[in-house]
Amino acid sequence: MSSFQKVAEASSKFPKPDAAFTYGTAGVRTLGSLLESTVFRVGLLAALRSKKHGGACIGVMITASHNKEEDNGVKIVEPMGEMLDQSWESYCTDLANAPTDANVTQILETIVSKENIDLSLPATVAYARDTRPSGPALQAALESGLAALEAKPLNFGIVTTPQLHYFVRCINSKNTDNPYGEPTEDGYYKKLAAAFNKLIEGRAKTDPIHIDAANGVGAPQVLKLSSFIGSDSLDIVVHNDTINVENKLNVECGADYVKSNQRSPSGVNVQPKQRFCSFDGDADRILFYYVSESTGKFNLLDGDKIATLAALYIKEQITDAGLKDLRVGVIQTAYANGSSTEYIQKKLQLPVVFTKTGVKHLHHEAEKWDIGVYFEANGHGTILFNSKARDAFNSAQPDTPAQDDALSRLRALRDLTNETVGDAMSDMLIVEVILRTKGWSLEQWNQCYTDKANRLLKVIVKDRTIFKTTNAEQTLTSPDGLQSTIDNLVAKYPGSRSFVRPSGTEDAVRVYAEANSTQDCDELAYKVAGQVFDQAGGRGTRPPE
Ligand code: G16
Repeated sequence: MSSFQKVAEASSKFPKPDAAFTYGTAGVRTLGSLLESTVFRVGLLAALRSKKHGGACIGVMITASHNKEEDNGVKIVEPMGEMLDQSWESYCTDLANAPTDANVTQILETIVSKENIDLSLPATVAYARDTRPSGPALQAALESGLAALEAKPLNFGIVTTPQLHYFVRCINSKNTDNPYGEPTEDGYYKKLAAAFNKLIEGRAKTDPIHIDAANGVGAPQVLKLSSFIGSDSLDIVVHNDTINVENKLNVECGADYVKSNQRSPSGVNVQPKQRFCSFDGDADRILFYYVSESTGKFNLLDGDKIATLAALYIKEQITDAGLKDLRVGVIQTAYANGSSTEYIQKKLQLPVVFTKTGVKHLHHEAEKWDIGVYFEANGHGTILFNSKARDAFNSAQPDTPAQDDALSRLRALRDLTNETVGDAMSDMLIVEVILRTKGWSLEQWNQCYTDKANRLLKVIVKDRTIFKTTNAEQTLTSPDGLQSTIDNLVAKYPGSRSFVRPSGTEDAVRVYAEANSTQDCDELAYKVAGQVFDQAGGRGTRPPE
């Protein structure tokens, strides 16, 4: 009899629907109503992953982040809080697509033998979900998967994605030389609040920070964080905080909406001099914005601006601390605004490395540096400090009181950073610290460099899997001929660039364009989008030109 008899029985309660699943940019994402079998099977895979890691705690997050409310998704978190090792993604895809219960157990047996997994080892899986209505049913499916392999379940309830990543790392690092913190919500808030309050000591309090929480889980969580920080230190005003009403999540609000539309979200009235930011649906992204007092123009400070601000601050601190030999690198994707890359390379004199879209790609590249700053333009990112950097912060002998202060700031900065993944709450506080230290308004921060005009569009096509890319996703190799059409269009606009890639989280193809003027940029973006629509089976309304 198969060692997975119990699994086969449990699996029969979660029949696979007539749909195809892929482990994409951030796990499997599609309509929540289609996902029960997949989430059940992810429970099985997470249990095996835990055994593979000798019983270490593995995380599972049920969320579709920035996607529409009826979507949901699931992703696996490694013991130190990183995204699932890419070599296991195909196991997840295979399991999710297995047509029968017998196929599910066969695939499990193949994984066990290929990965040499000792099934007698214990397994622990920590999990959480966002506020989506499909969440409870998916959580129940996950729990059935865990029970079928007798994995110990640790339910963290409704929390942000980065909080779950943080808890997993805390659990696994508890009895090590480098414990990450207390694996509880209060532990998370206490750690961030203490680091923040240390870093702003002696700095004048700023005006309130207004947060558009995308009607998602970030709303209640940031209020809890705020109570730990204290209103003497920071005033937080939360907007778009309706989490118990359907059809509100990410609707005309949140970081993805603001970035794509380059305008304020609904539900807020941004006044000149006010400081605003937007989270996305699971609070792993953040963007800042303000309205100019003189012109009334909306100004967006995206992930690139956050990356440059963080890199500037880190460079200053390590110089002040006398730690100039630490290697600092900045990681970006093709969506990074050309002006930001130029600023980092020429002004900050720091190296930039490009990866494919997806935090999982940026994170691995950032691990190669002593201090790796990674941000996607959409506001998703964090800072990583390796053991050399940590040791230097903890044990370098300062020659002067100024060096001592800089070292203590660097230690606090590390505590303020959620190194496991991009975290809107942690990133918001990092930005706040830097702005206060420099005495900058959002407008002054924005003046570091001027963004090239840019536009991000979505085109819906019959089958986005026909889109294949190379060159860090900046060049299409399929459909045939489309890349040369794009090249010809780009050639007409001086200083421009444009690329097209299939989304790994939504059923859409993304079109990005950048140019010297807004008019050129929009013309180029809509022309490219029109060609994608015409040449690759567009659905719905053709993008206007
Ligand atoms: C996820 C990923 C991000 C990625 C975004 C869009 O964000 O974590 O790294 O930039 O999807 O990816 P794509 O263009 O492939 O759809 P989130 O905030 O939705 O988890």
